Amino acid sequence: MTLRVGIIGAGPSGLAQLRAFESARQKGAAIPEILCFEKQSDWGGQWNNSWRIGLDGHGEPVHSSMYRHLWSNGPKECLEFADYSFDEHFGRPISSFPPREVLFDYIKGRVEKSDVRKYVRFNTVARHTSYDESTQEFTVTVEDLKTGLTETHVFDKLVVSTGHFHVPAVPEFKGIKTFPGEVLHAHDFRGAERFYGKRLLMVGSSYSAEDIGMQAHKMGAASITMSYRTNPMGYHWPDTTVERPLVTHFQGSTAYFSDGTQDDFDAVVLCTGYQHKYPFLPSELSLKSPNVLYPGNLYKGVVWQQNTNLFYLGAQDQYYTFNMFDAQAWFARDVMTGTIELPPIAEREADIQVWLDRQAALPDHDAEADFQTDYLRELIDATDYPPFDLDAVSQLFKDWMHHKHTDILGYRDMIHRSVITGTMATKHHTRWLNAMDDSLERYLYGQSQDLDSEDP
Ligand code: FAD
Ligand code: NA7
Repeated sequence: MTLRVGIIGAGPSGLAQLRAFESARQKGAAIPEILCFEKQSDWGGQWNNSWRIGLDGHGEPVHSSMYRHLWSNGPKECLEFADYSFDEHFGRPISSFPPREVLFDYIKGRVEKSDVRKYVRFNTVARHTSYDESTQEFTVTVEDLKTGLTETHVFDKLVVSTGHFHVPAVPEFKGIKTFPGEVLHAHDFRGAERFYGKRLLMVGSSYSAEDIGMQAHKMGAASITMSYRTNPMGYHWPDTTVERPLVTHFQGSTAYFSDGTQDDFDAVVLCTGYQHKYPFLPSELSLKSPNVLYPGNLYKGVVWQQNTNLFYLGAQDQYYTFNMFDAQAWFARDVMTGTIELPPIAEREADIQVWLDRQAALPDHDAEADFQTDYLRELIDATDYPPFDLDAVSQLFKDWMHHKHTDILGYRDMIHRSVITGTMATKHHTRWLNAMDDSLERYLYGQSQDLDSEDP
């Protein structure tokens, strides 16, 4: 009987899985029966963002945490697909840090070319899963959100690619309930225009705090205070921005910090990260992890230890994104089809432990980039995913982090060279700080918004 593969989620990870099978098919391999469930009406995951907050039109939790004016926060050269370059998609060099819509277009370009849309059931949410040990089959209950009808589907292999940046982690602070201004989590942030002239408190010290804070600066916030729990980010912030240790409590509109200082604020944005949540899985199949580069219990970061018919894609904290999901999907595909033979559980456990030990000893961000690079190397070496110069990509990550430390408002104006095509990116027509239109059309065909531009 043909192998039946179920994929839950058609974001970049789920699409990587579809593409991995399609690539095998093009090389003449027989591929399984594939069915992918996507709760949204289109694919792209986080990149298919929405203006809505809370619940979507079907009453489901809104998935994407992305927002207006979101520009890539890392160089595109670090995420480029090895089998579909930016040059191939856009037909000309573009800048290194494009806005969301441009990257969304790129992701879609590859899968549209591959004709894999036929495998995806849109507007269909996975509700429940069970596994029968005796038949080694998964039974997945899904709901068609348009008709409200539920159906069950049986699979031999199940791929979980639902992402882990959509269920917010929301801490409680004493007195926050009576804070008179706006309080929101980064997941519900849709654009910084409303913070014009406002005094903003951001809680958290990672990507979201940094980016939403600098969006607010760009849109004219009066001041931005970043409150950290463990370490400050330590960038050379603009004059409007300071870092403080953790908020201890609120009284009215005043926030009190653990160093004894206090300040008044108009709004609070909790940039306190996300939870791994898989409500459609039973607890014994559900990954429980903080946001780390190597979650435990997944062999090669992909195969569930106690049930090797279950696969997770994209469950890691991410330096690499699209190309890592590819490497994982190619690996998962080859395990599913038996091309890669898994070692016994004890050997897999030992392998996981080596990675966990190494993760625990990572001294800094440069070492983290090298760690994830080595992880990708292992996956790519095991499959026929097109190899590329991973050391060069790791160096790009380090250059990028260095640029951020030198110029947090200007790092997106830097350009990098593709390791896939050798093409040097072009400088964008508008500096990030001046770019007030993040549309694909403006990006590709518009004029500069820099006041000192020579554009007519
Ligand atoms: P997702 O993109 O989250 O896709 C998961 C999909 O699963 C969604 O389409 C969702 O609708 C679907 N789904 C979920 N539950 C169900 C269910 N029960 N049934 C059916 N379908 C379901 N990465 C970068 O490379 N560059 C960036 O600049 C960048 N910026 C980011 C900014 C923000 C605010 C966030 C949150 C993330 C950012 N990322 C960035 C990382 C981003 O998560 C990855 O690029 C990528 O989107 C992860 O892909 P994924 O497919 O694993 O998950
Ligand atoms: P991250 O990268 O998981 O970071 C979460 C941040 O929130 C981190 O600085 C945490 O501090 C902080 N945090 C978590 N819980 C608390 C509490 N209770 N109090 C104070 N601070 C807390 O999430 P992001 O949203 O920044 O980024 C996720 C993705 O979105 C990423 O891939 C980006 O590309 C966009 P810690 O350092 O652990 O003390």
